[in-house]
Amino acid sequence: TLVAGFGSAKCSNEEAYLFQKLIRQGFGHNNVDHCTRLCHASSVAALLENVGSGAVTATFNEIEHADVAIVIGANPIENHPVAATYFKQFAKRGGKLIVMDPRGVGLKRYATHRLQFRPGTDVAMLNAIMNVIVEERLYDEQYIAGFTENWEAMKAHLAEFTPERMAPLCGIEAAVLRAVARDFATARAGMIFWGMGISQHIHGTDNSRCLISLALMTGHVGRPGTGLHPLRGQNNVQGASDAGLIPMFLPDYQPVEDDGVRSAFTAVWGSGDFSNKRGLTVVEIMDAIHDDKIRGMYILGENPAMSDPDVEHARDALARLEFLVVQDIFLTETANYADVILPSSAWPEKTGTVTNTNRQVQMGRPAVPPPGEAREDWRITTDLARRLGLDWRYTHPREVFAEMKLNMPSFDNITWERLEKTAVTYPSLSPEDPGQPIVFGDGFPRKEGRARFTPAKVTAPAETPDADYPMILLTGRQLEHWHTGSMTRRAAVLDWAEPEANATLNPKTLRRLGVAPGAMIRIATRRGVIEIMARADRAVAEDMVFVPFAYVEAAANILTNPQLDPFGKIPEFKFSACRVTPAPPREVVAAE
Ligand SMILES: Nc1nc2c(c(=O)[nH]1)N[C@H]1C(S)=C(S)[C@@H](COP(=O)(O)OP(=O)(O)OC[C@H]3O[C@@H](n4cnc5c(=O)[nH]c(N)nc54)[C@H](O)[C@@H]3O)O[C@H]1N2
Ligand SMILES: Nc1nc2c(c(=O)[nH]1)N[C@H]1C(S)=C(S)[C@@H](COP(=O)(O)OP(=O)(O)OC[C@H]3O[C@@H](n4cnc5c(=O)[nH]c(N)nc54)[C@H](O)[C@@H]3O)O[C@H]1N2
Ligand SMILES: [Mo]
Repeated sequence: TLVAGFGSAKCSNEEAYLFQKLIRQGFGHNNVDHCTRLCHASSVAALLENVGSGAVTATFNEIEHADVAIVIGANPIENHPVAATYFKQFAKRGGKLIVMDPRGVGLKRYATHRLQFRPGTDVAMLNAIMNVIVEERLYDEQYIAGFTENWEAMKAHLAEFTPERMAPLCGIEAAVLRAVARDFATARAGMIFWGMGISQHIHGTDNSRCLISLALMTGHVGRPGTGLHPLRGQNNVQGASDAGLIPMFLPDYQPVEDDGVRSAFTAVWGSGDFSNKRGLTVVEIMDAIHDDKIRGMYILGENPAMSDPDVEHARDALARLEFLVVQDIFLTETANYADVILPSSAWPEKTGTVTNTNRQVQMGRPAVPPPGEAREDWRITTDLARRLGLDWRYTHPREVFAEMKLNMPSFDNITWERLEKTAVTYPSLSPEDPGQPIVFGDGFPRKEGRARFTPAKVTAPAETPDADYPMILLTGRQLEHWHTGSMTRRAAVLDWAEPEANATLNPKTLRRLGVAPGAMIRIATRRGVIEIMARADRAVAEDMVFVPFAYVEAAANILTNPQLDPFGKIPEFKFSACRVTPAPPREVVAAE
């Protein structure tokens, strides 16, 4: 195989479906992936393994019916403002909110328990909490007996993770771990929300396994006000994943290795078989380019020249390609490497459906015409398929949606005509059912309907601080910018509000470095160096620096570690060893 494709979580369900179909039908293999690999891939791996489905078990609105909720490794006030409104309301009416994050995130102000623990120690902390639940017999015996498997092994595994032993590792006192365990386990209804702080580690799948086990042992799944909710990121990352933009799965997470699954699709496509082997993932594709195993790429609505870990390595790969097609709404850093750039239309300029974090399918319609020669993504992909000799004749996204339904049971009872009138949540049990906000009340889509406890061991981050690189680099987001800045740095108001690349450090750290807030620092890791303006923020611990990845002039991903979680294949964006020094003074340019 010589070709690979990155699809987009910013495009519609129909466009995602067509993109994976193009790679599979047109090139005969499964080298198609998208930003979910950098996002919730590890959460999805753990959810599929242990509850049999990768989507949320309850909508975030269900917090209205909860009395306790954990928000871990997420900064919803900046990154999920709509969900954050529900979380704040919940706290205001007396709900117990437990916020766990190595940084003092904004939601902390609303929390009953604030656990500002050591980064990378989630498994230690969560196992200690579960240890208390076992020791104090706070678990839900009836639920465990009725709906789960592997409990005895889990119980035995947890025995050594006492709060006293884990406290020095995670930096949270044993008494606090006990109090959190009691509050969560004894609540009538509890929910767990999580974000990138859980998923973007080499032990991201283990982190998620712990959260799933915690919900299962307390019976906080499948009832009103209970559930597991990995907060999704891109507007359509749920839909793009469901539509099969994944190298191991066809639409609805049906494995590519399964002959019956492949033939169900090729029957609809009217074509021959394609590879029964899993394709390469995002970071693996970049490596394969360096090894000359991939020579051409089609990149739709992604900006890997900014968003991939160890981005100089990724940029070298893009430069090495014999042929690169980039289809985007802007001229991105990735487009700089392209042989062909296909200008496409943005969300308000096109027709299509999307599926949000709540599994809610919604239709979008054009509000404005696309500029210049820009065209809808599905039209461009369809034209490319025809030039490849495929017999594609779509004239409207509704035809694509109808085709998707043939092999996607998640869309049962959901039709284009319904969506034209109203949004529908899947699963929808009848043509009238608006959809189920909570799933798995009567069992799980696994063998014998049981969910599984998978014990997780403590694994250190791939790179730990040492004498050369003594500090910890965390990367993530800030309110004003979206990811790689390709859109928001072109938005006049947002760029005005946050125009300059910035890193946050504890004020004590800045004093120790002799750097005044607003001055420039230099951050180095084993991958590279950036210079960036420093801000003081007590939310960050003294041995940490936080860098958002939106700024091309100080790209955080020049620094990040590409080591992968073995199950989810997600890189460790959330932990690198780094060295921070004052930036050497710039040459004074004689402007006069
Ligand atoms: N404004 C804005 N909103 C966005 C986006 C954007 O770019 N800008 N992107 C969207 C997308 S695609 C996504 S995926 C979401 C992401 O939304 P979030 O998950 O909220 O994203 P992050 O800011 O990357 O990281 C969340 C938190 O993880 C914490 N963290 C770091 N290390 C650890 C650790 O070891 N353990 C734990 N438990 N936590 C840790 C960080 O301190 C940080 O507060 O946001 C979406 N919303
Ligand atoms: N260091 C670090 N790196 C990270 C992360 C982190 O926390 N830290 N988080 C990771 C995560 S969770 C994610 S999701 C990724 C995101 O990584 P990317 O998806 O690469 O980042 P975006 O900037 O959102 O890129 C989306 C692109 O789609 C284009 N676009 C928007 N709408 C349309 C459309 O309708 N059609 C087309 N064709 N294009 C469109 C935009 O112009 C933009 O260039 O980054 C990952 N990288
Ligand atoms: Mo994401």
